[in-house]
Amino acid sequence: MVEYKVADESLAPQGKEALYIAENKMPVTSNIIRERFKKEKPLEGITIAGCLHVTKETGILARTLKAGGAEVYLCGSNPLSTQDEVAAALVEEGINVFAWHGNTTEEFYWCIRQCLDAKPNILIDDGADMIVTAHQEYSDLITSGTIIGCQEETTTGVKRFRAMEVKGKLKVPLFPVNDARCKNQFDNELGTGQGVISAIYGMHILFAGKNTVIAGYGHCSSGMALRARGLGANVTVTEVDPIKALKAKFAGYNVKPIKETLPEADVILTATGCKHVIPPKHEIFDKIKDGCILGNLGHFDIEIPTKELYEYAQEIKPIRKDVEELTFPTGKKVYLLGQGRLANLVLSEGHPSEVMDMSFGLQSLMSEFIVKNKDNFKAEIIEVPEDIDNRVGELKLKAMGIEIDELTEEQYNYIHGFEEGT
Ligand code: RBV
Repeated sequence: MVEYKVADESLAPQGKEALYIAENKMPVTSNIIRERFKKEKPLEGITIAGCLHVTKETGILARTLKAGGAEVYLCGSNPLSTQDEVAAALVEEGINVFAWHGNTTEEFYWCIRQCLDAKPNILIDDGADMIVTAHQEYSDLITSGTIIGCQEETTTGVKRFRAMEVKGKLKVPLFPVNDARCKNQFDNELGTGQGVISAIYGMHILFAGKNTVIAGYGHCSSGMALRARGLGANVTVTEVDPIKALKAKFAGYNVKPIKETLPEADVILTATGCKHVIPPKHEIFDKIKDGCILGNLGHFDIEIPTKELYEYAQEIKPIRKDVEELTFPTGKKVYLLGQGRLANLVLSEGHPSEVMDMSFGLQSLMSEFIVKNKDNFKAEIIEVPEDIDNRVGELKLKAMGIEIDELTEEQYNYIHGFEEGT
């Protein structure tokens, strides 16, 4: 029997429509891998719990894992990213879903616990909240060997697990799927990059001519800077890493400390993975330009100091869907997108299906890999095997009808040799 708690089961027909659209744009996950999974059933007898944004793309992943024989549980990885219609449609298809848009922190963790109560063998996390909860509250699942492997979808989650490993606290084999090339070079750069449009959706502004600050110049934020510039914005990048700062400078952006950007910035968008990118001090808030739009595209809502901004504001007024106008004691107003939660999911529909196809193609193949090799892992971070990363790339090219060259034997020997020189 399907277990679930969703917002409204009657939304299922709209969810089916959304899933239909995603199916056609995700040929690797929805067709090539799924058809093989249907025949070979590599996940038979395995329970998989995903703490992921419950979107149409995640729905495609859930369908493929189920086609492979898995019992699938889903909960949301952010309180504001669940697409309620998709959640309802998935329940109808026999996926166990505990997710609804706008759940409280308490409800968020309740949903995670419902998934862990199902005694999953594989956890697919996005941000590390489910796997950390498993360590804290469900250690029996780890010590008994019920959990055979874990997968992490995003940079922030991988960062948390690397910190756990350093402190000797990581007790499961952890596959940082985010770090595979087929994931971060597409989903992060192109998906989050295109997410700058959520700032346009927010207030329906013209980017051309706007002073736009992009905080960070990693995979996600460099993509955002590129897209903002493409829309005609005057882009300034802020960084703490000297090499990334140089890359941004030589890519033609202004580079400055965040505090210096505040008096001029029309739009500030963060994706650094770090907290308090704008320092949470009243004198710094007072430097922000009147009318500035503040948005975050990083995983957690701590990059823009949301809590402190709310406390400082004399008035908080919802003015459009997912946009609040905050009036400071000085009379200045700023516009906060999606309560500081990842605007690319909250104000938009998440990263487009075309790039999620590779991320979720990897997640599918990694689940199969974990089942096949479960006896060989230790509790540590284990990189995604290069051949799986390459295979997803090859499948994507194949699905797009693109052919590429193959190394001849002579070329193979040349690039793997040292003998030939001047
Ligand atoms: N992300 N998922 C979607 N459409 O389902 N969009 C973005 C979707 C993931 C993405 O892989 C990123 O690493 C993570 O969300 C940030 O939480």
